[in-house]
Amino acid sequence: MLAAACGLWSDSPVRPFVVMEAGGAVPRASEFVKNREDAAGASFITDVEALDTRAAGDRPVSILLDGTAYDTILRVADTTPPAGVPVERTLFAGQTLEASDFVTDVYDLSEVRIYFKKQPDFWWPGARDVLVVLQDESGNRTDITSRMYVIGPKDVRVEAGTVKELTDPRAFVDDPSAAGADMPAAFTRGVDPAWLGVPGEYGVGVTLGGVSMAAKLSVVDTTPPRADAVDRATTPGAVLEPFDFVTDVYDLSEVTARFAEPPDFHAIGERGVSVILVDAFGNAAEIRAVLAVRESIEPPVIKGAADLTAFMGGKATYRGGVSAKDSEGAPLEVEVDSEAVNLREPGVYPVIYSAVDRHGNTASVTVSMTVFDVDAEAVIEIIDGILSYLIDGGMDQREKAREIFNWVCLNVKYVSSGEKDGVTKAAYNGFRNRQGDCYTLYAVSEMMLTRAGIENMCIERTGGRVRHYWNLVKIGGEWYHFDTTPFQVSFDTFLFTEAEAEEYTLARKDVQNCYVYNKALYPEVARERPEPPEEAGDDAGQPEESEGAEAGAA
Ligand SMILES: [Ca+2]
Ligand SMILES: [Ca+2]
Repeated sequence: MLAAACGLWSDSPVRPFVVMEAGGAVPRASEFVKNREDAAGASFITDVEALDTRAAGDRPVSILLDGTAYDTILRVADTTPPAGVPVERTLFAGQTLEASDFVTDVYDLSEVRIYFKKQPDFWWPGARDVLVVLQDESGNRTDITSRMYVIGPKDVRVEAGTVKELTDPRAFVDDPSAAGADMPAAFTRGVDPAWLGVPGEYGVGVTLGGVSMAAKLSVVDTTPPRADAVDRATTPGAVLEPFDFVTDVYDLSEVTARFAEPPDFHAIGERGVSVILVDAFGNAAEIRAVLAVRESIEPPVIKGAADLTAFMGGKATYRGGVSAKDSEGAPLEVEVDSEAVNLREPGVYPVIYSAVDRHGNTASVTVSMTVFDVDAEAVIEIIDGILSYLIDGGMDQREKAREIFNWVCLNVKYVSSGEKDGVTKAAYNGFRNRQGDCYTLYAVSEMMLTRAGIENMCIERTGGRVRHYWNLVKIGGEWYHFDTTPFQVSFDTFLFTEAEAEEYTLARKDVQNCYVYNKALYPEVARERPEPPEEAGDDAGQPEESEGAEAGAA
């Protein structure tokens, strides 16, 4: 039966079917005839023009060949896959689109089914390819690769302490195609600047184009702690903690400390100690310090270190009165580090005194060295300040001179040595230090007298064992001696006479040439005290602790 059927078909001069592509040209009737030589006379009985040849399927057709009608089949096949053009789409996270939204100009003769090859993730912000399949009714498929831009919240991560503020809401929006650039953006929960310094996670709310999004701000700490090493000394068996070897520990999170290896706190000697600092996020730093184990850790004591002064271009002395002892009272050598001092440049510089004992314990004291750039204006400013309360316009020259004399005696203490390098400097020193030698006292007096409008001059001892300076002052047309250096005298050294000077010089055999001077260089000094005579009483203000026995020593 089957064979017969086959035989029947094989006996037919007409093909059982002819295939055409849907939408294509309909084959000629001759194409249905098996034998080419016989084909020329074939024609369609069926009105093929009326057939639907756009959709796939078998269409019965009849062929007329040599006067005989044959039934056969026009098989409309669709082997052409659909065509389509990808469309890129932007959407907000959580919104969804159909596969057909990602393709346009879809063409096929048959119905086309459009579906995702793989369901896209509409939740995760970012740009990604979207694979869309176009499938026609015959199962022909075309893969279309499109692209999707999902706008969504963007989590922001900052290193703690590195950002001062985050004020742009767009910083928290992942907008891969920048489609939201023209949309209004705002915070619904903005960034508190305080968060930026404290490691942690913070919720941030933003809106873009009216769409609300919840983002996360992560303030992280990837920075290891910072600290300075502290070298420590201890006695045998006295154990120190890891934190004892560090100072100024800085981190934004909590820091723990441990020894890399437990130090030996027993054996006398010095050794390195390694402290590991770890912050709350596991960032670690190693700090190396030195541990000294000593019999005694009492530091030496440095005494007498005080702030220093010098004049620009002058000399500086550092060691006067500075001493050091160890904890048992034995004297130690004092090291002076004055390297920072520049005597050619006015300023304030550190000077470090240090001492080390036999155990290696050290002590140091830092004082300041002030280098003055002194000029006359500076001194005059000081003098004017003093004169403003010392004298008034109602006083005569003698009264003014008296006030100045008293002020110097009371306020500038006599000491036996001092610089003699210029009146201005000496006076400045006198005002500033409130002490000085005879030259200082003379200089302070001279500048005050001059500023008060009282004529005066410097007078200097000749031929003495030590030098001495004092003032000559002109009052009421006469010159008088004026000496603020405290001699142990029984007479007032304010406006004293040449007679008194001579008499006193004779009396003070211990002070060679006390008031002897080169008379050729000076005006004649009065031999009588000025009128009106000094009032009785001792208001000259001579300091009681006068060191007059050695007065005039330079
Ligand atoms: Ca097709
Ligand atoms: Ca840290």
